[in-house]
Amino acid sequence: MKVVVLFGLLGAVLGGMSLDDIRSGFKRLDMNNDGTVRTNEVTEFFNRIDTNGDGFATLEEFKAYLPADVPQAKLQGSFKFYDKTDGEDDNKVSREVASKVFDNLDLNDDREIPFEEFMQTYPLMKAAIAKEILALSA
Ligand SMILES: [Ca+2]
Ligand SMILES: [Ca+2]
Ligand SMILES: [Ca+2]
Repeated sequence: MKVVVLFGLLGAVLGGMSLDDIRSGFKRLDMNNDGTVRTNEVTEFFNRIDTNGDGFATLEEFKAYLPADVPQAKLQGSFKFYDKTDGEDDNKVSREVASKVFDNLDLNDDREIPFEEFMQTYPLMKAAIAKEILALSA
């Protein structure tokens, strides 16, 4: 329910993503490729971005992680979403974001995210990110 509360409206406004987009998002997080995303995998994802290991992902680290051809607005908008998700809009994404993102994607709170669940929650999170990107593109 919490995801619906957080992202439901945006999801309704911005609509669907392609199944391929959802699949590639899932693959990025399901690091051991067993069809279920678990908390340690989302934490590992964060750690890959936090290259200096100080517990915060900065815009520079985020930028270095993403492909070089990602448009500036998309880069900054995505970063802004995660930056706010840690509770403080301070240009740093703290490690707690990993568990917040996981909670948002784990609709039934059983600490596991199979693809069927991801398919329902990921587009809503992406819609919230898209809103940040739009705000910067305007
Ligand atoms: Ca897995
Ligand atoms: Ca922050
Ligand atoms: Ca679940």
